[in-house]
Amino acid sequence: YDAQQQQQPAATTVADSTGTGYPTPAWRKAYRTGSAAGSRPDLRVPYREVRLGNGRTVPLYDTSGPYTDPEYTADVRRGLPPLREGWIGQRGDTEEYHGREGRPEDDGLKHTAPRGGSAGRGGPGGGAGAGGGLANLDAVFPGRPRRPRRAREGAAVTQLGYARRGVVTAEMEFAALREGLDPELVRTEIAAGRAVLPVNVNHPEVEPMLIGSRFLVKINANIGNSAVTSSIEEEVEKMSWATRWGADTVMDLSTGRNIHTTREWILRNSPVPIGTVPLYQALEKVDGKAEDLGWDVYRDTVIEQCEQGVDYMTVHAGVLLRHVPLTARRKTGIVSRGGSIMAAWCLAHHQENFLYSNFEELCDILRAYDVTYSLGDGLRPGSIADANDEAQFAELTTLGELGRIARARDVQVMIEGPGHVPMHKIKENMDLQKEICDEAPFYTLGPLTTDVAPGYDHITSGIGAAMIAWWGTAMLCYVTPKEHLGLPDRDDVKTGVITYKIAAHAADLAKGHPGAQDWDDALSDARFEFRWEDQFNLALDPETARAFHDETLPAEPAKTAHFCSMCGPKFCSMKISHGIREEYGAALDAEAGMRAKSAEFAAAGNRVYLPLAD
Ligand code: IRN
Ligand code: FE2
Repeated sequence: YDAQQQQQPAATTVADSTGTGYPTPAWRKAYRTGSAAGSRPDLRVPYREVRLGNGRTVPLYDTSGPYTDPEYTADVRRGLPPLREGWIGQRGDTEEYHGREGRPEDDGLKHTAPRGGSAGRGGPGGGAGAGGGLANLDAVFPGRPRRPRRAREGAAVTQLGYARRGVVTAEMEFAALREGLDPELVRTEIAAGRAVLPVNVNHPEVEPMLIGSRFLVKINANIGNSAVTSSIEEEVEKMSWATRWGADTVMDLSTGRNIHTTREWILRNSPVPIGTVPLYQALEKVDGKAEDLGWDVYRDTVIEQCEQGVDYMTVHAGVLLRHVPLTARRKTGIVSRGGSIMAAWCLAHHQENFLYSNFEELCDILRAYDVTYSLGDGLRPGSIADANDEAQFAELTTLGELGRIARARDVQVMIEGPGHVPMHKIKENMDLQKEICDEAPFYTLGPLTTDVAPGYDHITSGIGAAMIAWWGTAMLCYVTPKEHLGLPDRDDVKTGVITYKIAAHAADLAKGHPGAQDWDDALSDARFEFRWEDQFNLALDPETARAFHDETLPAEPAKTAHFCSMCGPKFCSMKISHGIREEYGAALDAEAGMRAKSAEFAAAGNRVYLPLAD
C-alpha cells in the first residue's frame, strides 16, 4: 500500500441478490455451538454452509458477520450485537472510565496547540471535562451509550497474558472452534508469541480470530476515505463489502474530515478486527507537517483509538535514525507512508525515532486495552532492485528486538513485511523473519514479484503472497489492481480480496492444513459430475463463475449438460473420462485387470480418445 494511495467512495448499495448479502441463495449462515471442552455452552461460532444439489453441505470459514444471517436485521446506527461483552465483564479485570472519546476536536484537522498530557489516563481528569466522555460519545455514535474500558491497575488483560497464565479464554475457544482446532493448541501458540488474537477490550462486537502460521492463512483489506468526499455510511459499507468476500481483518487508513466519527461507526459495525496506523491521524493533527509531530500528540492519538476499540496498530518504530542513510542509494527510496513520515522527522530533528525511544510507554498503553502491535516495515523495498537490501534487513533486526520488548510486557505482536521482492528472494525474507523475530506472525504486503505490470499488481503480488504464505506468513495484506495508479473502487476491493483468498487457500493446501482440501474435492466432484450449479456455488466468486458460463451457454438446460462451452458436446475430456470409467471401471482397482486392459489398449493402437456416439 504505497504512500500515494487512498480509497475513493464506493456506491452505497450492496449487491444483494439473495436478501442476505450473500451472492447466492446456496450459501447459508450456520453456527457451531458448544465448545471442545464442553465448558462454554454459550459459544455460537459462525460458518458458511454451501448447500449442494445432492443434499450434501460443505462448511466454509466465514468472515461476513451477522449481516449474512437472515434472522438479523442490520442497523448501522445501532451497531452489531456486543458478542464479547459478557466475557470481558465476567473476567472482572477491566474497568469503565470517563475517557476522552468524542471530543469534537478529534474530528478536526488543526491541532497545533499543545494537547493535554493526562488525556484518558487519569480517571475523571482525563475525560472531556464537565459532562465527561460519555455525553460526547453519544454524539459520535448515538446508537449505544458506551464508556471506554481499560485494565484495572496492574492487570494483564491481553490474550497473551491469559495464555501465559494457562487460561483458555472464551475468545480462544471461539477461534479454535472456528478453525476446527484444539483450544489448547491455540493457547500454547499465543503464549509462545507465534500467534495473535487481536481483540481490544473496547471492541466487543468482534468475532475472535487467529493470526499465526499454524492456523488458516488470513488476509487484510485496506479501506479509508479520501480527503475529498465520502460519507460515514459509505465507509461502513466498504468494511462489510470486504468482509463479505472474505477479508479477515480490515485496516481503516482514513485521513481527512470526520476521521474519529468514521472510525467509531466502522468499529461499532465491524465483525472483524480493525487495524489502523495512528501516525496518519497524528500527522493530521499537526497540519501534515512531519517535523511538528512528537510523542505527546502521537500518544494522545493512540489512546483515543484504544478507547474506540482499534484491535491492532501499525507502528513504524523500526525506522531508526541510523537506518535512514541506508536508503539513499536505493532505486525507489522509502515507499512506506509511515516510514517516510518517521524518516522525515528523524532527519528534521536529528533525533532517534520517538516511537522507538518511547516504545516501553507505548507498550503499557496498548497492554491496558489489549491492542496488538503490527510493527511496521517503514523501510520495505518499493522495487525489485531494492529487495532484501541492507536498509530492509536492518529494520527487521530492530523489529525483532521491539517484539521481544513488547511480549515481555504481555503485548501481542506481529511483524510487517515487504513489499517488492522477486520470487528467488522471497524465501530468505521468511527464513530471516522467523529467526530474527522469534516466529512472531509475519504480515506481508504481497510481495510483488515484478514491477512491470501496473494495472495487474493484484496478480504480481498474489504470486508472491502465495509463496510467502506457503513458507509460513500468517496474514497477507491485499493489493488491488489500482495499486500505484489510483483509488480502488468496490470492484477493485472485491478483486483484491478474491485474489488474496486464492493465495491464502493455495498456501493452506500446500501446508496441509487439516480439512483445507475438502473444499477443492467438493468442487472437483461437482465439476466432474457436471453439477454446474454446485460448481458455481462452491466458487470463491459464484457471481463471476455463473456469469462466464452464461456468456456462452445461457440456456437453463446447459446448467445440467454433461459438457461445457470450452470443448462442446463431442469432445469433452471429462465426458471421455466418464466413458473410460464406465468401460474399465471394474478393473480400475485390480492390478491384474489393469495390466490386461493396458495390453488391450496398446493392441487397439493406444488411443486415449475413444470415438463418441452421437
Ligand atoms: C502490511 C505489511 N507491510 C505493510 N503493510 C500495510 O501497509 C500496513 O498494514 C498498512 O495497512 C499499510 C501501511 O502502509 P505504510 O504507512 O507503511 O505505507
Ligand atoms: Fe509498490
